[in-house]
Amino acid sequence: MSGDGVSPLEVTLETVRATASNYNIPPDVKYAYGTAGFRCKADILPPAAYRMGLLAALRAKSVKATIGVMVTASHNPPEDNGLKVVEPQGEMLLPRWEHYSTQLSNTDSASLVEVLQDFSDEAEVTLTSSRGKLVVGRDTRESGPDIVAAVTAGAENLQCKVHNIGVCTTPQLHWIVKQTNISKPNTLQDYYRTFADSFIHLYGKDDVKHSIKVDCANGVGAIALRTIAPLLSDHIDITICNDGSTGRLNENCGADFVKLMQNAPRGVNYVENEHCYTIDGDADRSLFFYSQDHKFYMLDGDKIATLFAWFLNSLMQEAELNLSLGVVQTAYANGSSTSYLYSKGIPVVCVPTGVKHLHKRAEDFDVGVYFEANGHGTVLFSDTAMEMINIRSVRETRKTQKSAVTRLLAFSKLINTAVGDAVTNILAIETILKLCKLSPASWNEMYADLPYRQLKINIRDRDIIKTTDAERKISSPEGMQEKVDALVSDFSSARCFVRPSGTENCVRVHAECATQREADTLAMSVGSMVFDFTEALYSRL
Ligand code: 16G
Ligand code: ZN
Repeated sequence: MSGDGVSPLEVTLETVRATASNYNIPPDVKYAYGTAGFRCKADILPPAAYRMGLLAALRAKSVKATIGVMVTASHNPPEDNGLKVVEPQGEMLLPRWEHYSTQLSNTDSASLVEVLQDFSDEAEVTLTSSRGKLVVGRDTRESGPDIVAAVTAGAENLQCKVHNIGVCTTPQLHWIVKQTNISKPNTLQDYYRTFADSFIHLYGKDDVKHSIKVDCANGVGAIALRTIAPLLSDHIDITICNDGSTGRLNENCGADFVKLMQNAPRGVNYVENEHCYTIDGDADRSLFFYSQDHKFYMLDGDKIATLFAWFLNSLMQEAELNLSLGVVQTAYANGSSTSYLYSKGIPVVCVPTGVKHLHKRAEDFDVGVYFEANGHGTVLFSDTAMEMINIRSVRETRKTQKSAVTRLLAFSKLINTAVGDAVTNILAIETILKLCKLSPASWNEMYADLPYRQLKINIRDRDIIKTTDAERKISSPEGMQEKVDALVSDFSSARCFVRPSGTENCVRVHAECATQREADTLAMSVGSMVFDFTEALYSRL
């Protein structure tokens, strides 16, 4: 109790009550913490951001560690914004806390204190505990500073220390949170130095300097690349395209645009066989593209996963390392990539869409490569793997084995293991291509993609559709999967699945067939079946 009889808890709660009145939820707004956190029009985000500041502080106190909040809406248009919470090792927020997030973000200002107290009881956290810290970062969106201010207000109301690192990429924020919790160098400068050094060490130096072009989606990736490029300039030239100086964020460029349109981004002048990359608005996704004989080729997350897995597998075999290596994909992975990996004896598992599912499953391998076809992904190395690689890199005396194990160690240091990172993945890809003397075409020819088509179907309520088997089968409404199966059976070697989007109010249909025409036809017929099926259900309600 303080001198006037008011307890520290009362003081804290009173502060929350007073601040919350500046962050009232607009009428008819419902927030939801989805696959990638919150995402909506930026002007309605501050009330949710304030509540997430409170929640992030609670989470930090409950794990007694540093956690992160990243303010970004990735590939969405510039007028949107979003935010997500990062766990101590750089992972995505735990499902139970996602649920708390949705609940707290929809709690009106008057009831906030009460709900907060309930959560703190449930999570066994003392609201006034001073343990735990928060690191906050944001991408280049204009609305970023206001959202950061709201998050900070919430966290500081609960006496949580906030470290605002300003503009950064999503993977930089994840990396900084992880490094802080393992007491390793943890500033943005450390990030650039660490990965630049790892790249230089493994990539080496040639008489001819290679050059690459990167479409930065007019986003924060341009800042990251502009900062790291001079550190690498003796080894590789990086040309930054779509740096935000003229174009709008994610407009006609960026990884999402390129994947969707299967076409080159605007604003990149490239010549035949030049190594080109496209990244998204917060730089956690990357794709490779090039042209040959005036034809455009895109190498997506599946191609990157197979390149990484093939490279690591070869090194592990050469080094005679007895460690498990596996690849984690989603239903969107091209069937050819899965067959290719199996043909190389590499196990593949399929999990539901969303980085958190892939990341978690990849931890089951000693060396777990995970990628979504859209370019999100990284490689995880277990403690056992790192221990074995480290010991062998010192003790190994045989030449071939020593060289392989040394490369493995160097590669592990070039990977952002906290989360998929467009910048470090580009450097890793360039390194593999150079060390293995692979041209874009020879990488691309590892396997031929099966043609596919993806459609977005707007139905009244996407939640009516539930899936199972890593989203490859519809479990409800009853009878719908049988209809998909019947349509698929009209084609030889075809595959099709339907899943509700986790980020938009729509249902996605994905069809893969032997020809593009068949894939288009199958996607259209499944799409219209889904629409008619759900409309018929509504009319019966
Ligand atoms: C989010 C996910 C991404 C996934 C996408 C699917 C993270 C960080 N991001 O952007 O991995 O591919 O959602 O969107 O997990 P959809 O559910 O609308 O198809
Ligand atoms: Zn992104």
